[in-house]
Amino acid sequence: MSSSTSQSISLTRYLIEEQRAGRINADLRLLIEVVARACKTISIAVGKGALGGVLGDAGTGNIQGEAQKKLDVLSNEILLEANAWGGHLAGLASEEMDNSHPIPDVYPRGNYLLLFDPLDGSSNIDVNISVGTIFSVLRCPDGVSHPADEHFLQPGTSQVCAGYTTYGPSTMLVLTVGNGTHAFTLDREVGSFMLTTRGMTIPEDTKEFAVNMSNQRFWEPPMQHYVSDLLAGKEGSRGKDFNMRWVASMVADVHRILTRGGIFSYPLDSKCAAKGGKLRLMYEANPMSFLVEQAGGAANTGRQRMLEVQPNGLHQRVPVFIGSKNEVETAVRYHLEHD
Ligand code: AHM
Ligand code: MG
Repeated sequence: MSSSTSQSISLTRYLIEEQRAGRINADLRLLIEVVARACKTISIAVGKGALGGVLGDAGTGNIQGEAQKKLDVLSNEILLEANAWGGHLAGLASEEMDNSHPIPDVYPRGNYLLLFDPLDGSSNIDVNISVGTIFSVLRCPDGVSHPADEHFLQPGTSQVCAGYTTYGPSTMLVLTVGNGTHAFTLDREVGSFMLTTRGMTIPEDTKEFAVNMSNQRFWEPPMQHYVSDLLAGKEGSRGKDFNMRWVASMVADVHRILTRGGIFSYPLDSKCAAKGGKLRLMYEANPMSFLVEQAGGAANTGRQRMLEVQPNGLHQRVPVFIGSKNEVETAVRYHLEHD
């Protein structure tokens, strides 16, 4: 636990204090509470594993042509059901659904748009390695009561809240409403998320990188050059040895970086170039970039600050460089010098 830990502050109390300070309103507080409650339900399903009959393929595919796991589908349903009736949302969009989903007419509508990747790191579900839920909150444009896909296409700088839950040895919720990035740990006995780190801070420098090295031969020249300099260690131009970690769950890799620094990268490669990258801007890159920037880190596509990318599609993909500020800037320099 960090020195700033306070064991007695629950997520509910934290949110009420943010509301009293005028940083969030009652609707956003309710929205975050509802998402957190849904994540507790997902956490229980993930924790049951084979005993809950939730492992394995669902036998369906999503809009991106990816095979869905049972837990992908279940987590999506849990988040949809939890958020439909509260009156805080105008619409939802999910990595697992073709189009955005307006709030049904039988329920009152609010002013927020919620986007989520219900279960990130799907390839790790069946092997008992950490997975997570990532979410992002935008304002519904003024005068729009029935939002369509186009109303979600706002740059990351417009996010009012972002967070993820990691289902690992402990379940943690990491959250920002634009006033720092804070970590809450689920107290399983009490059933509440408790504030365990206030103001996560990413060291500006690092000696650790995260990338899927099996894609090396498909990368662009600046990425090849950057990573070969990392691997050259003390003897190379960087003058220090780097360690490597790759969980293949973005939530787990970014959580490690928020905790102790590092750089996470899923760059453009010739396999995913036609799609623009592997990771999704709206459900993965933008919320993680908001969280990382709020913790003093940086996030970039290699050529542009992530949060300033103007989205052109709900399921748009982007190259990602995210983490310790100076290291992200170094990786970007390799790209800009090459172009
Ligand atoms: P998913 O949302 O379908 O699970 O895919 C995203 C995941 C990220 O969590 C992770 O960083 C990446 O895909 C891993 O990709 P790879 O299997 O190519 O290493
Ligand atoms: Mg994902």
